[in-house]
Amino acid sequence: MEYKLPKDFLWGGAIAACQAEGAYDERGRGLSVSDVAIFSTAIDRKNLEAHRSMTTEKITAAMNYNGTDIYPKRHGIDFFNRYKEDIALCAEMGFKVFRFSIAWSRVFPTGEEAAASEDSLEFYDNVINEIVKQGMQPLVTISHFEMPLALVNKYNGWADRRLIDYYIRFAETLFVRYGQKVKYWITFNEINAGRFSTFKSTGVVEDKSENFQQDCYQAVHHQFIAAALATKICHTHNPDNQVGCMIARFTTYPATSHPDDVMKMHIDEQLDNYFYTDVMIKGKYPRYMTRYFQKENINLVFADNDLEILKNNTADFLAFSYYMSMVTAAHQGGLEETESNLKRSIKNPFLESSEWGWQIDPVGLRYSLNTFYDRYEIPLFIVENGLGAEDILTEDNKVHDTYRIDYLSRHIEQMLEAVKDGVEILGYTTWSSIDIVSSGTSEMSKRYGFIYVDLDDFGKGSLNRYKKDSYDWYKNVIATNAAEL
Ligand code: P53
Repeated sequence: MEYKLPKDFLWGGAIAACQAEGAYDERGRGLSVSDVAIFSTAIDRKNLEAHRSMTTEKITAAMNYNGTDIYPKRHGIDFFNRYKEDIALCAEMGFKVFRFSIAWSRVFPTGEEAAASEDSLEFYDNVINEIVKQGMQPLVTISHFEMPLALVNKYNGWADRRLIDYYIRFAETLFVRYGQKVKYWITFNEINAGRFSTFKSTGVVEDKSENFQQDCYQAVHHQFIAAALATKICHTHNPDNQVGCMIARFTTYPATSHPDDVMKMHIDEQLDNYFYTDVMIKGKYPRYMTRYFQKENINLVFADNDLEILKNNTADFLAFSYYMSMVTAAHQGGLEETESNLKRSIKNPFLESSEWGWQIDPVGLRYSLNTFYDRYEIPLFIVENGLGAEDILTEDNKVHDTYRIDYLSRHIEQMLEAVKDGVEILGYTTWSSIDIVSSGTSEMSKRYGFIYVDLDDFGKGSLNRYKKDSYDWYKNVIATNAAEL
């Protein structure tokens, strides 16, 4: 017997509200952490270090700035007004699933309101109805780097335990309203992102913390509890619903076969990846973290029944993003490095990199799927995979993105290998379905979509949508259930 890709495999694409919607101040929406992410030619676009850190000063400056030009996530690609057209374009590709997120600060502008904004809920009614009407399943990320900025300013984000209540208020509002139409949910986008880019993930600001590292881990602990409680509540509203956890998969290799490098790889894998999935899927803190917390002098505060909450409410599936692999070494001196979004990595001589230094590694996807499945034996969902590149729109409005087709087909090929290996995979959503503002650098010119959006880094352009070559290619992949790649 051979394991095969199921007929009802969930092919699709993904976006996030904070990178797509725009309309940041329309109909009472509150500011979110993504609205203060600057794009400036003064910042080296490809050096993520410059984009990562957030200070009270930068937040204040952003709050005093009313425009959208240097804060591109404020304008996004105007999905807020064009969602019908965008969803239709995705449906035309044959998408079975459409992944998107719901802007927390649209529903609860400061996070603390007693009641949700009915107006905003109606907007998401429309989005979800449109997705369903066009024959797709909605896959909702509850929190995708877009928490209300007011919660940052008042509480230093997730460092404060009260954030759990505010998140639950938000999440339960969504389950009540959409729980019969949305089957698949993700509690937090890349919950491990906080390890490298704390602000967008947890809202913790370094200069507001007495002990930053402690606050970062405490924040993640609060997110774990929030995710577990949300999972429980979602099931009470609809037992058929599936609630997943999600991480960015930082697949890591040792620089050499030196045992010290292999051990370093093992520890990196634990700290960057498995800590998060172990807590959310095994339902308990892994023992290796005890040593780490001790070494780092981190003392987490647990409430009385926290451990019980984690134990009783584990994730139904494991979702992850996969873009690249990394290399680590016990002694890094003298080794050439490359940028890789959140985490710098040693250069892998066997791999090519994207224009942004992300090391392209299709086999790493098969390896990641296998290692995950070996460890947890629950269904996996690849919810992001794609290539950020500078596309060129030709005079006849075409984009010949053969490099993207190449990237995606090689990854899908390896995913199919993993299926044959026996790994259970629910679906595959590319990042992104349509060009949107980059999360890491707030650029528009780092494009991932099958659909080109005519907009530049400073928000200039017609916003017209054009199908790229990859559009027809992916349509055929879905139509043939990847028999043709
Ligand atoms: P941009 C870390 C590693 C890989 C992907 O990123 C990551 C992260 C955390 O930022 O983020 C995801 O736009 C994220 C998306 C994002 C996408 O990767 O910086 O979930 O919001 O757009 C690509 O090139």
